Amino acid sequence: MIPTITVFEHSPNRGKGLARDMRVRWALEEAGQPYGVRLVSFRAMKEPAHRALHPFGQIPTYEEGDLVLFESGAIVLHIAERHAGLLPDEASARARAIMWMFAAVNTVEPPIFELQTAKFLEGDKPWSGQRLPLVMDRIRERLGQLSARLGDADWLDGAFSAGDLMMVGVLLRLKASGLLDEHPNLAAYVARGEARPAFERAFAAQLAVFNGQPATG
Ligand code: GTB
Repeated sequence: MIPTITVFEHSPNRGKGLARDMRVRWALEEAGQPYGVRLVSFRAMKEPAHRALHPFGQIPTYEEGDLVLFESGAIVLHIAERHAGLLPDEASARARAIMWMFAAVNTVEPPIFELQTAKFLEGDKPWSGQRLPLVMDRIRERLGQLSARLGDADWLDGAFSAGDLMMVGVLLRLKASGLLDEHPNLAAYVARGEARPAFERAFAAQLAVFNGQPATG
């Protein structure tokens, strides 16, 4: 059965691959699973029909027959569990790959998300100038820890896994900030992820939506 995902009709990041459907697209491409795309406007996202799929009125969602999922991490895990190549077969290695997925969204992403909030939603507040450096420091702390763990390895735990997919997906949002370049091994890690053919196909597909081309995956 071909799953359908929802994505921004008008992506605020102008096709730069920063919205969270990119992780799902990338996982589907790694899995070799064709998928359909439904474009959703900001208004439609808040209406009952979409809220029935996603209680928080966001993208991405994933529909596969009777199954409806939201949360990009849960969707990627679902895909990874049903296709070869994104999770190791050996039980302990598999558990560690899933651990890295959680680390990406639960430990590394929160301060990165805070940076977007501080810049774009709170940038005009009188206290913004004091808050921004604090947020940057929290990101630096996490990047330093992650960089130390990655060392000179290609991926976080042996072969590329859904853990790397989620971590690279999270770190991508830092590219414009320059913070990644403070850790050449992390910048190279993200570049390795972006160089994967499945990433390239996913990126092209989301860019095609921004450019008004057919939204197929
Ligand atoms: N935890 C959820 C998940 O991982 O799926 C979070 C989903 C989420 O935040 N979705 C965002 C959304 O639907 C899109 S990705 N926002 C609309 C809303 O909440 O009303 C977040 C995002 C938005 C914009 C940019 N950008 O412009 O660069 C990047 C990422």
